[in-house]
Amino acid sequence: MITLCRFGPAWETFGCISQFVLKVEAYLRMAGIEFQTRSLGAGFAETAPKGKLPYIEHDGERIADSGFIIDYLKAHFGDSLDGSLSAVDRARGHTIRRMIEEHIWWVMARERWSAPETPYWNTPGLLQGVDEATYEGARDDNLRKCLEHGVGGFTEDELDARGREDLDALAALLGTQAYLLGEQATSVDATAYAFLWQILNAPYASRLKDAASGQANLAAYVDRISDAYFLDDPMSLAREVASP
Ligand SMILES: N[C@@H](CCC(=O)N[C@@H](CS)C(=O)NCC(=O)O)C(=O)O
Repeated sequence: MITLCRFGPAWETFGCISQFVLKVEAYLRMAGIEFQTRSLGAGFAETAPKGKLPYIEHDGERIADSGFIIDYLKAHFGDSLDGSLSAVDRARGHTIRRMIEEHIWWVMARERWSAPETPYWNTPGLLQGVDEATYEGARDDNLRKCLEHGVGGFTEDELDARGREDLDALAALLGTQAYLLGEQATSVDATAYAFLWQILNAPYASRLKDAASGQANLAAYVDRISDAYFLDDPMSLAREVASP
């Protein structure tokens, strides 16, 4: 049995606030691989092999990084989602995934850490119970990382424009198809779904959310995947196991 290690449920409807955790969960659900979850909360770094979440446990091994996890799952359970993709579709999926994970992620990070609603303040399983100085330290650290990346120096309008460009590109690539590479779900849909679901369900005012909500095909895509794969135990509460 695969154990998906995550921060834990938060913000009322999120199984985890990490887009990468939801990506792996979406992949497991789409590929029909059984799994359980373990919520590690703020202590995650004690066991996370690469200092980040998600990681999975399987057959006594720990595998970290959502990309390496999916490679591992394909090697052990077969590649039912991507196995018959052409080289060009594989490249298309790779390019879309990188844009989402290496650019949209940063736009989201900047929004989340600077939102006036302070969504990360008192987040269950993460910053709940910390004092104000600890919260401010975490916020400053993350906003510094955004500055180092580049998105931290953007004006609000520049940030909005950068997010919109990516969402427009995704909407154009999806068009009228059911999934990003055609009529069947592939692994790039696990990434796109995870990020778009979290953008559309953000519990704070977000210009990225406004932009995504304005793209009817992206909103319908998220609903389609939620209905196909997440109706049962959407936050994976019934799958949760305690730490050993
Ligand atoms: N490349 C990694 C990225 C994982 C990642 O950035 N995880 C974030 C949460 S979304 C994390 O663990 N952050 C905690 C930290 O950096 O301290 C993957 O694909 O799994």
